[in-house]
Amino acid sequence: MPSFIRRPSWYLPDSAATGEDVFFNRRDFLKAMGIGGMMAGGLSTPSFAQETAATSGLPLPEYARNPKFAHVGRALTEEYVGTTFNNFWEFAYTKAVVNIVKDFKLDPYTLTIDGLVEKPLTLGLEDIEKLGYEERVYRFRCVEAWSMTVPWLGVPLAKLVALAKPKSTAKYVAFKSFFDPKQAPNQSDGRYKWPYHEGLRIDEAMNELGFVATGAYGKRLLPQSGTPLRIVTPWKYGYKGPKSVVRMTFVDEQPSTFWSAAIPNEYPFYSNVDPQSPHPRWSQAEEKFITDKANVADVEIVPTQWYNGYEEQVGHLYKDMPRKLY
Ligand SMILES: Nc1nc2c(c(=O)[nH]1)N[C@H]1C(S)=C(S)[C@@H](COP(=O)(O)O)O[C@H]1N2
Ligand SMILES: [Mo]
Repeated sequence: MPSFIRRPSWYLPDSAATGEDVFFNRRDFLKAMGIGGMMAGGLSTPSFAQETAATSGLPLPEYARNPKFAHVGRALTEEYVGTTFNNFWEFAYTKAVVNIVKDFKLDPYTLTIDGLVEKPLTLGLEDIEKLGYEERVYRFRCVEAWSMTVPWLGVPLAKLVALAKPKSTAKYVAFKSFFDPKQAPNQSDGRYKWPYHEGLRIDEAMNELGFVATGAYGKRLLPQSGTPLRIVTPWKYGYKGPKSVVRMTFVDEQPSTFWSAAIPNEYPFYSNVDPQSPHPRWSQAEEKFITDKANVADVEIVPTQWYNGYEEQVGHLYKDMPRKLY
């Protein structure tokens, strides 16, 4: 079967500029999704299939859903939505990434772990996955005020940190995404400080929620989802989870992050989901929860939850910090 992408009818047009810096109100949002009068005819869910050579056929390890992270009290987002409505700015400054990114691969792939560690490491995917592969269903909240529910596959980040053996002087971990302007056209345009980079405090990285995803929806990560490995921190806005990560460096000072470097007053280092701390240009009190955009009834406006619903797991990490840093 040839590899092709069928654009669902709600697909955002390229003209619908939507970066982290543009907020759409409910009417525009529904319009951008192609939801409105035209849906009245009752479109069925498009059957979405995408083939990828991004990880050279490495078989998926066996896994089970971790019962502790099996339910989040709301529906899963349909796979075709999670894999066609994406932010991957190395490839496109809009959500319409999937066609541009379809041949992207990091193969052979290695993750370098260095900095303040006992011994620097270079790991392949198999080395990481054998630390314990599992499925976790997490809420996902983008700072643009939309959300999804995603079944990730991967390894707890705490296990990778333990393997790295950080020295006691290490206070943060910095993540770097790939840099390859030949594959990623926007990395040549000088607009941002590529490669994409992020960071966490060590105790955040060791929290039980931190996750290293190499798959989602029962298969390896597709190119648009950050092949072959991304970081997932569900209590933070989505941009705190870098895609296609190739380096993890332990450091003693708070590292620079991609969005803080671009617009410091809008994207602070911590960026924990907080309904009461508005983005300077829009409210975070509510979010558009996306399940299946082919179905009007499934785009719901729901209240945003403190720490995206994960206060129990992570609240203690921030109890002595002023709220505006969240
Ligand atoms: N390397 C890289 N990682 C990234 C981004 C990006 O543009 N480049 N976008 C971030 C943002 S803003 C979000 S919301 C999520 C989007 O993940 P998704 O496309 O799988 O929903 O990836 C994050 N990680
Ligand atoms: Mo985002």
